[in-house]
Amino acid sequence: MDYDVAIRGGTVVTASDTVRADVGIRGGRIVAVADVIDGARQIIDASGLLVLPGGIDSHVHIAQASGPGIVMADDFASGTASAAAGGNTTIMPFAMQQRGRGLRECVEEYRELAVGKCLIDTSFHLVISDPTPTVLGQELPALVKAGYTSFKVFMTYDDLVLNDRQLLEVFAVARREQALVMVHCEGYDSIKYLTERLEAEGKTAPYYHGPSRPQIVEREAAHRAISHAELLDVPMMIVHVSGREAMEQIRWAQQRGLPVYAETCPQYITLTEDDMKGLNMDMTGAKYVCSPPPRDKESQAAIWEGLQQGVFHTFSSDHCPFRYEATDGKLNPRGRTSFRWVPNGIPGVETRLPILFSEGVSKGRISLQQFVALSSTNHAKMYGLYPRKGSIAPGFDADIVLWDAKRRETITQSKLHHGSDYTPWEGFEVVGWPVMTMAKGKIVAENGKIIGQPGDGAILERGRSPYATRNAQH
Ligand code: DUC
Ligand code: ZN
Ligand code: ZN
Repeated sequence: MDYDVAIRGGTVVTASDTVRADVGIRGGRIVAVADVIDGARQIIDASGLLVLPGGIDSHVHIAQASGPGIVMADDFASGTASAAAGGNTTIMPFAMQQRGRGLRECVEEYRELAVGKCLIDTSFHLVISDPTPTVLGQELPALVKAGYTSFKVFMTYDDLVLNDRQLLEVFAVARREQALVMVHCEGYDSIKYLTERLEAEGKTAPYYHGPSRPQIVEREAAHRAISHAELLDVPMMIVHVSGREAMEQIRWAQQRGLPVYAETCPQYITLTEDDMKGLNMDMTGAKYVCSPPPRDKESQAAIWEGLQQGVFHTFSSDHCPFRYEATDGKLNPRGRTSFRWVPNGIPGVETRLPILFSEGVSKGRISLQQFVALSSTNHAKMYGLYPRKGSIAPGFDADIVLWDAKRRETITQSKLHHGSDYTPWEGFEVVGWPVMTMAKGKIVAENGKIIGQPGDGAILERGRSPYATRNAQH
């Protein structure tokens, strides 16, 4: 027996090709892609199915401290199970520095929550919220060298916002250490001003989350971040872009040759601000509250434009799961009623791939190659996991999803495995569904059933992102 597993009869799709081929796996890695593969202990029949690189979701939040009285709905076991059921084989959550604390201690504490719990491979970004001289001069450089090669900074939120001076200092460290800096672009002062004004007018329903942070606020912050990055000559990734305004800033930067990269998410191609109205402006609108907020149909069209034209490199879920009907969730946030207190985030790690495939490939908006690039390959390349993850070729981890391109499904909470008690896509119909997820040669999920065990997934260190180097070839 030459192989542990042979996947036979399927159509292998990568970011560059679609070919009819079998895949041979040994020791958790792909060792052959060929017309016919014989001699395996386990044969998996993939006829009629697409054989895709497992999804890599480079933007999720799991078991993250979310402030007093608020608890995230997924721990690493449920979050990775949900990811696996949705066709993913790697996720990248954020190890967040809490203000007033050292970065290293926060990372160690967070890592402990994940060890032995993950069903699929997991690798952490950092969040820098308190860029003290010790953090910037010692802790961050040491952590980058240890394999935490990307970090996020925020331009809003009381407990996370960095001012312009701090952003510049952090960007300078990213440049020096060749780490990739990810930026949450929404302007703090404008949001605070608008929020207070709306509340004074009695406009406190979840719907007003949208008007409290309109596109202009995101566009201004995107432009400011781009300017800072240009000033210091450092590459940058702008995460969770929601609409035309910010997208056009990014395209403008890219057309000027700046190394500005961008991510978008399922909520920005499928939801609108009207979803936050709920039933007659009630609290059910809180189920859709995330930041930046979903916009309008025209913004959705702009995001598709960006996806088609390559303005966006990655399509992530920004899975940030809270419960709705719970004292620690969205319905009654901290016992208060204003939208200001509703935890920002929606669950989506399990539905990201079906939504992109259905709205993108099945509806003819993007090619299979674009789908694979946006959902897997570009994430691996962007964050230093390539050529171990993100494609189907000899030498890559055997991280594979078998995909039924014809299967019709209706997304509904009872089919999902996340810790939230709802999905924002309840009743949403898709064409295309993951039928089997294999991580490092082992089946972890099949037809909605979780087969993997906590501990099957490793915590990965990463190499430097080739995108973090100015003028790098990638
Ligand atoms: N930013 C995120 O990346 N996720 C959830 C909320 C937020 O502000
Ligand atoms: Zn963010
Ligand atoms: Zn996020």
